[in-house]
Amino acid sequence: MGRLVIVSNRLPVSVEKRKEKLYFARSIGGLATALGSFYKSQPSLWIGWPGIELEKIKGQERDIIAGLKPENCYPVFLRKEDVDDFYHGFCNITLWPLFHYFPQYVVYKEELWQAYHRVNEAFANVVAEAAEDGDVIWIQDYHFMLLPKLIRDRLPKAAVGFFLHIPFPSFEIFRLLPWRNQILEGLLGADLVGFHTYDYTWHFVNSVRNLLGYQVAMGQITTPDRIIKADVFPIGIDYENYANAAQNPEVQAEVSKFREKIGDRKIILSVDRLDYSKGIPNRLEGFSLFLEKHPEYREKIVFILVVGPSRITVEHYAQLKKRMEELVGEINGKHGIIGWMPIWYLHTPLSFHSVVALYNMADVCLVTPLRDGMNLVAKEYLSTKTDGKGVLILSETAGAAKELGEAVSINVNDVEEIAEALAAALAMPEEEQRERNRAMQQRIRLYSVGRWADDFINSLLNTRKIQDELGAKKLDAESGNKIVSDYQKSQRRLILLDYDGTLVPFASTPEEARPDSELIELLNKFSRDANNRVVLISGRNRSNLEEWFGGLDIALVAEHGAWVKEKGKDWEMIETLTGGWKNEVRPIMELSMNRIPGTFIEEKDFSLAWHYRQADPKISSLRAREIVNDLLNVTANYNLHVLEGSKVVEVKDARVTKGRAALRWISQQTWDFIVAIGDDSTDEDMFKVLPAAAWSIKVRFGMSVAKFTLDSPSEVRSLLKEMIGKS
Ligand code: GDG
Repeated sequence: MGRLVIVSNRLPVSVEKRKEKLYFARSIGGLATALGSFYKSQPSLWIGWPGIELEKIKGQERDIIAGLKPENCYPVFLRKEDVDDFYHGFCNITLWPLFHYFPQYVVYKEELWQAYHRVNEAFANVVAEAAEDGDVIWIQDYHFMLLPKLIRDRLPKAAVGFFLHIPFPSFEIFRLLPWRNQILEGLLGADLVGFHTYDYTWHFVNSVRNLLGYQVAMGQITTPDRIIKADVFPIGIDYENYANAAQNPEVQAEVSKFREKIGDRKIILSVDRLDYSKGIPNRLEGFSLFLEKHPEYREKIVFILVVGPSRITVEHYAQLKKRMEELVGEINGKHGIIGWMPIWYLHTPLSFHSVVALYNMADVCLVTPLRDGMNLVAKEYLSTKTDGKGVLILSETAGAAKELGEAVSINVNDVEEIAEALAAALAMPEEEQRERNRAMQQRIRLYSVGRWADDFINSLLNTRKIQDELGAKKLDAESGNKIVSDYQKSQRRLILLDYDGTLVPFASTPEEARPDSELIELLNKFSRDANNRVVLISGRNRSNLEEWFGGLDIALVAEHGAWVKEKGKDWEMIETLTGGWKNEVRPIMELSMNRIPGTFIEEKDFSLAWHYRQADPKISSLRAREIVNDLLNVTANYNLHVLEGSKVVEVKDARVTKGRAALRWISQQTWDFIVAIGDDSTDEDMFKVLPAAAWSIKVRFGMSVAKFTLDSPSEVRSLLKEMIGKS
């Protein structure tokens, strides 16, 4: 691997300008601190905004580039208008509320979307210029969801990873976004897309399936030309840094200072940036109720509420600040007495040492987001608790709740529960505190931020390997020649061919995909050679195959293997089958057929298929996902298979497969040449039963057990012509 190129909204170094002079300062907190040591441990480059608008530093760009160089940082300059419409705009008033389940706060504005696009383009240009062959590009967060594709367009061979630090919402929320498809297509430019939890990953792949119709299996998304992986990487923290900081003299000085003010009162602590997703009012209401229900704690506790200033120009943040301050005032007014205020409210950024000192002293840490991608405060708090004491109260809607199962879990909308959790936490025996924390600390220590980054990059490189292996499968000239010469040299040949999508391209209706005279002649040529056994293995019904190929001297398989017809003999059923289940399946398909114009049902002896090739692609592909779910429910009690083909959903008896049909011929005698060619998932069953020496070819790109791929039916025909031409 070459260098690691990290792309994030802010650089780890910020530029400030005072009296015409430039100053370079380390950005505190956030991703910069988290990834700091990882990116320094290897050759790397960090691309991002230096935190100052272009208008303010016009003419000094070169100085900034030079000043950032020793830190391996490279700036993308943004004008004030871009910062406003991109960062304060589309990022923070469109994407942020939507992805945190606040659809009522979302602003949908075309000009903000344009700015998002513009800034993503600007970043793509800088990345394309700075990146070199072999570099690994790792894009961070919701600011850059278009960037993976924009980079892929410019650097088709680059290894590109994307990590989302905030939740990916459920499909029903995500679909509200007018630019939803562009966002998904943008993300799919990456090779690996990472999330904090399994739920977010599932929401993402579900949206990809529903909106773009791509096949998804085990977190692998197959687009027409690539495979992309979506996976879970819960971010960690630098555990040792927090654990060791507790012994730091500066931290200890802070502890003594605070202790002097607080005395021996117990401390409840919360630390967040001001944000409506953090559930601050709910937390305050829970605390107020706790004081009412547990007067015994009056004067014996303090609640230190640290709220970092943030996004105050946005209307909803200003409203939240007002509401929060009213609540603090009300609670202190109602429960406080001279010499004791229950809430100590700090609306100012604190130093790292002060934050660690507070974590270290706090008996209870109250983390109550309504939604949070992960929440690092919960992990940081536990890491400073080297004596094992302290209780974490954690909302179940924080990503961290998936890993920190031993915390006191709350539903943040249940004010009573918050109040009771506080009482339980303050009364929790020390032994229980230690026991709960031990398990969580071990996990946080093991899965540190360095490990998180390592895992992500390794998984990205691994995905590239899988893609390379698939790419290598394309039948090249050398293998093409080998297949032709193998064919020529052999005497007992079995040729297994699928029809639709393999020998002919798809047409609007199944009837239109008739074989042309060239194909009939080609098949005739093969069948005239007494050394060949040609079997056409199709999903089509008997009469169709009979009408088109009945006159040829080849074997036919209809309905994916339900019916077989040997050369010159009658059709026979491969197994005793019944179609009684159709009465339950048909109404579900009829419902879709009646609702969506252009779709129709094809009834075969032992299967039913709903075709939607001619229907509105957006509506019908959405309905196709729904119908599959409905059908899976109904078919659970039968031995049935629900197949998703190309613009068709089909239900058939699970005992019927092309593999079973193919075995009938494979086991008939010893063959010295076998080739099987097919294009969809039903053909995979055929590929799976082939002997090791057989040739197998999948038409079109996609995951397959076949040894090779060809791009189209016309490539298949060219190969067949070459084989027959030389024999
Ligand atoms: C995203 C996701 C996800 C806070 N106040 C002060 C201060 N902090 C530090 C904390 C902690 C960080 O800020 C906040 O952590 P979050 O987890 O809330 O992270 P965000 O940066 O808001 O955002 C989030 C995260 O990315 C990582 O993937 O967990 O869900 O929204 O480190 O300690 N630090 C100092 N003074 C303060 O006053 N020094």
